[in-house]
This record gives sequence, C-alpha cells and structure tokens, in this order.
Amino acid sequence: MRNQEIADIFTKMGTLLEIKGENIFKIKAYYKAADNIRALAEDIEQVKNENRLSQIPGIGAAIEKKIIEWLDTGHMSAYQELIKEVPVSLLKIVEVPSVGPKKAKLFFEKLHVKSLEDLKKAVDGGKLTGLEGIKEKTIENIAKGLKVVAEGQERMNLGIATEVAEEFLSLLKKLPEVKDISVAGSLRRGSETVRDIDILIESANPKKIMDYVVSLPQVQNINAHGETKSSILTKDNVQVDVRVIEPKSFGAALLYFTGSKNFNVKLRQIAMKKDMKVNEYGVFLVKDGKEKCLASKTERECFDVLGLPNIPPELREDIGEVELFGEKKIPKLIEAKDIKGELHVHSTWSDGRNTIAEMVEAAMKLGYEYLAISDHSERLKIAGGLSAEDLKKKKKEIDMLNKKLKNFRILFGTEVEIDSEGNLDYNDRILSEFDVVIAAIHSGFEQSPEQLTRRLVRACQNKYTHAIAHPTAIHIGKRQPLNMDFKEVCKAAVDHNVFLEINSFPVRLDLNSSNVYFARSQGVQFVINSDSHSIDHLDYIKFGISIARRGWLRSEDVINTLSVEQLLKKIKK
Ligand code: DGT
Ligand code: CA
Repeated sequence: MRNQEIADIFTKMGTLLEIKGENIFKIKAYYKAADNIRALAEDIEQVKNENRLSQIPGIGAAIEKKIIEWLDTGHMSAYQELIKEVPVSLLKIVEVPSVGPKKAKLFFEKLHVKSLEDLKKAVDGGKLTGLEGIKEKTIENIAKGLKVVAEGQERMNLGIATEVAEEFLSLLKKLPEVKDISVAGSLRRGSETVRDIDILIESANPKKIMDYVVSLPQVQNINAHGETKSSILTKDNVQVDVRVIEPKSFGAALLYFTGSKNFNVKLRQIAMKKDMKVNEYGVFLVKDGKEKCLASKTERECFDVLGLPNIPPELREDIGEVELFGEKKIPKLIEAKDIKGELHVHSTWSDGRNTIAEMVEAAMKLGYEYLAISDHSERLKIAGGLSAEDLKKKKKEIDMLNKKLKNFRILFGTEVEIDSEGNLDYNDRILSEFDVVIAAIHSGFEQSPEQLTRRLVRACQNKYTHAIAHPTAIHIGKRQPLNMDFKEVCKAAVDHNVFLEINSFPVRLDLNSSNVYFARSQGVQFVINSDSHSIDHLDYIKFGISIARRGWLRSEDVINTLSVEQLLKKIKK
C-alpha cells in the first residue's frame, strides 16, 4: 500500500508551508489529509481506481488531484515547486526540540541555516544570540535538542530494531542452509536503543547465506561481504551484521555476541579464576598450556561449566553482580504470559484509531481479562481530550459493553493531565467516577527540576491518582527525560500507593531499565502499559516487558499481572 508515502508527503508539505508562513487553513488541510490517509484501512490506489478519493474525510478537489498525480506519475508538481522555495532539509531542523517551523524560518532567512550541521555551527559560533525573540535559555535548549537528535541518528529505538530484525529473520529462515538463527547484541538484551542489528546463523554452508544477504532488495550498501560475516546498510539506513557460525559453537558465539561487552569481561574474569578461558568458540579448560573444550554447543552448557545459572539476556549488563555471579539467586523475571490486562490504552473517544469495542476485541484475542480505556483529559485539546459531557457518554458506552461481555471487564480510565502546578485536570467529583486514574505530563517540560519534582510529587499525593504515565516524559531521539529528582518521585509514589508506569510505546520506553532497577530498590511497584492508540499497538507490550526484565522485575512487582478483582483491591485508596 502507498498510503503511508502519500500521508508522509502531505505532512512534509504542511510543515514546509508552515515554515513558509502560509495561511493556517491551508496548512491544516494538508495535515488533516495526511492523518486521514494514514488512518485509512484500505489501499488508496484502489480507492482512487474506484473514484472514491473525495469520500475520504478532508480530501477536497485540490488534494485529490495531487494524490492522483502522485499515484499515476510518481511525482507531485506542487511539492516540487514548494521545495524550490523552502529547502526540504529544513524539515530536519523543525524536528530539533525547541526549534519548530517559526524558528527554522528565522534561522533560514537570517543565517542561511539549511541543515543540522549549519544549525550546529550557528549555535556553536554564537550566531543565534541577538536574533529577534531568541533568549539565551532558548539557545541552550536548542543545543541540547541537537544532542538528542544526534543520539537519535546513531541509535534506533527497540521497536524499529525489532521490526527490521524480524523482517530479516523471516527471510533468512526460509533458506534450507539455515539450521538455527537468533538475534544477538543489544537487541537480544532488549536495550531501549540499538545501534546495529546483530544476527547469528547456525549453518555448515555459509557461502550461500552470505551471498543471499548481500543480494536482498532491502540493501542500500554492502559494508562487508566475507566468508562468514557480512554487514549491510538497509535503505532505511539500518546496519545489519550477519554472522554464520559452525553448529558446534553456536551457543558460545551467541553468548559472546549477545554481550554486553562489560558482561563478557566479567565472564572472562570468572573463567580465569577457574583456570578456564571463554571466547566465541567455547569455554575451555586451560591446563599445562593445553586447552580442552568443555562446552560450546548451547549457551546453557557454557554457563553450566562456568558454574553459573542460565542468565537471561536482559540481565547481561553491568548491574546485579552479586546475584549474577555470587551466592544470591537471580529472581524469576516477569514474562509476557503473566500480563492479564492493561490500564492505559486510547480509543476514538480521544486520539485513538479504534473504538472501545475494537480495542476490547483485540485485547481478548491476546488473552487479556481487562482493559482500562484511559483517554486524554480536557486540557489536551490537540489529542481530543474529553469534556465532562463526553465522559458521561463514554461511561455509558462502557457500561453497555460490559453487560454483554463474559470473562472480560472494561475499566473506565483516564490519562489525566498534570498541570504546571501538579493539579489534575478534572475536579474530584469527576475523578471519583473513574476505575483507573493515570496522571501524565504532556507540557511544561522546561520547568526547573524543583518545579518538575513538585509537580510529580503533588500528582502522587492526589488521592485519586493510581499511576503516573511515562514518568520521565522522554521521547527517544526527540526529547530528553525530565530533569527532576527521581528519588523524591519514587518516595511519593511508594508513600501514596501510586504505581509508576513502564510505557511500552517504542519512542517512549519510559521508565527505562535503569529507572526501573532504581525504583524497584526504593520499593516502587509498577504497571506495564502499551499506551496503544490502535489495535496494532497492543503488541508493543513486549517492549515494556523487556524493560521490566532489564530492571529485574518479577511478576509480583507489576500490578497488571493481577486478576481484575485483585487489581481493583490493590489500587483502592
Ligand atoms: P549496540 O550495537 O551499540 O547497540 O550494542 P551491542 O552490545 O550490540 O554492541 P556491538 O554490536 O558492538 O557488539 C555485539 C556484542 O558482541 C557485544 O555486546 C559484545 C560482543 N563484542 C563485540 N565486540 C567485542 C569486543 O571487542 N570485546 C568484547 N568483549 N565483546 C565484543
Ligand atoms: Ca549491536
């Protein structure tokens, strides 16, 4: 389907027109068209062929013509004209946190800033100082924003990495030469961000596999094409390294290439103390200058001979040393099957793409027992926040659906805004109606650490708050985590029986694994949510589970492993 590419081009045009300073209605028309095309369930080419484009909401005659031109000829003259006036590279500048279209226009017109490099040079050279409306604080924020963007370019989020890896795995699995296949590296460890994708293949016939990898249509560039290792860059600029391993040492290679590097260092130290040696080919006993292989075929055998438990990949970082290598035991970590429901998903009542009924049907397919539909609150207009009147209707709909459902319960939830002072967006009377209240920050990120901490602490103190959504407000590649006193927030959460969310949405992954590990040490309890805005997002929960495991959580640390009755009892204030 070409829906996505057309939606993307209209989004770009909207932004370019904003930079140009066009009429707001024209700009909005492009954004609206883009949104509606993105939400379209059918193939836009088919819609065009059946002459139904004008039936899509927000598609008027002018936009319809552009869609037809794009589908028929592969280009759009209006877009070509526009990028002659406004360089398309400015889109990258708009995305820098604290910049936006107005400042991009200003920097372009006054300083000829056309690229991220230009902007960095301008910031470093003090060129922004003295420009109209640009304060010192803004420049500081832009400098920070540039850093976040640079990190985002170097590392992709776990969601994108998983998607790319799954595509390669499914292609490679089809080859008869492939005996076993696994991802390794940071992706296998479930890390929030991943630099490149490491794939290991067990096979006695590497040549066929190597030739196949470099010939795939996804390849933009071949970095290396060796006998047992190839490295390619995909058309989306993702580096994928594929290694073929002899069957006898697949386990040892998997252990080695899963890392982390620090974990491998630790393993080598442990081996040395036992007169052993560990490398990508196996674990060896070293005696009188001779080496004898003790294990290599599976990871488990390698751990066994080193006297270690089968350490899950998510724990192979440099934390929890006493449990991993000492006398203490590794806890039984939470697993996907432990999750019984979710407390934070959206529906068409706010900015979700699916109705409550559709969300519920999808959740039931996953074997869930409950789902809290937690739409945005009134203040968040941009995301369709609900008024008191909407809430009444929504509640009615939920009650009606619940009457029809067996063995499933829809909970009446809200993702309520925390204002700049830490107050919640609804009054107590409204708040008392909800089954689940999740409080969240979506604005005012630039406040001082004291203000931000106070805001979150006050939100925890509110007697109606059950959980804090995405507590640090990070947006991977776009926004740094809130600069606040996390320990204070943990304390408030524990004191007021408030649960901290692990938000599984790939650009968030918030709390991250270090936050979770720390919060757990402070006695915090958690909820893992997908923050789904459509049925396709429910599956994101797997990323939140990876984060929870990396934070050493057991199922009893996470409230949505409870049955609905236990859960409601537990969150009751
Ligand atoms: P990334 O790619 O930055 O997200 O993180 P990793 O952990 O995937 O790092 P990568 O791709 O450089 O290497 C994959 C694993 O291979 C790494 O976690 C450990 C192992 N490894 C690679 N090079 C070395 C090395 O020079 N020394 C040691 N001890 N291990 C290495
Ligand atoms: Ca890697």
